Amino acid sequence: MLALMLACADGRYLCGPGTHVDGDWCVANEDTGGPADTDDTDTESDADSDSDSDSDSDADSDTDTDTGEEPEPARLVINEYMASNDTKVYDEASEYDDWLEIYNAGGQSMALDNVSLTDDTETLELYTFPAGSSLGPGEWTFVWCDQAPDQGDNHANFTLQSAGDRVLLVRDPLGSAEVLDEVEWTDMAAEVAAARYPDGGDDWVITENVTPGAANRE
Ligand SMILES: [Ca+2]
Ligand SMILES: [Ca+2]
Ligand SMILES: [Ca+2]
Ligand SMILES: [Ca+2]
Repeated sequence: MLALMLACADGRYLCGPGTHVDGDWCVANEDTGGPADTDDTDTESDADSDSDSDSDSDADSDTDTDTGEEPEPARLVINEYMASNDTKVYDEASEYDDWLEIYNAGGQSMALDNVSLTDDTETLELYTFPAGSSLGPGEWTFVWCDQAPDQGDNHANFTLQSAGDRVLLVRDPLGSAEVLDEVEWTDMAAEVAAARYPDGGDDWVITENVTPGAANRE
């Protein structure tokens, strides 16, 4: 099977224990502060970078970094999704379910505490990420869209309709409700993912090389 060749290359999947991709176990990301970590407390202080104690005057701002440039802020996007999956990826319950992936295309980490996913504009907080989770720059995470939140923290209470659906990624869903990203589709084929390629970019591909929690492929 072609599928068996795909997952064993270099994937470091940020996913729940027991998750399989094309027949291989996914590998939990243990050392880069992925969304499973619960102690990222620095997300609010990233903006002010003056906490280091060099004695430069305030006049030359930001000259104490290597490049003199502030990293660009976090930018979360819906990066990949599968709306019809009967053979590609299965979860801890051995179920082939819909899923979607989030990617931080920006330069700074972002707390996911108050970030939600939904397919219902009337209920923006349908799925909220686990308390204390965050996503670093260049990192991925993904959520099963299987209407089975009892199966774990990364299981959302909605599914993706291949005939047509719309998903919003929202910050502060019960407050300012800032839409960070939005995807909408109709007539999505089965056993393929829609994926931004390259990651975080504006262009989408339809691909058999599904990569939940890892770099997108054509
Ligand atoms: Ca579906
Ligand atoms: Ca499931
Ligand atoms: Ca739906
Ligand atoms: Ca991916």
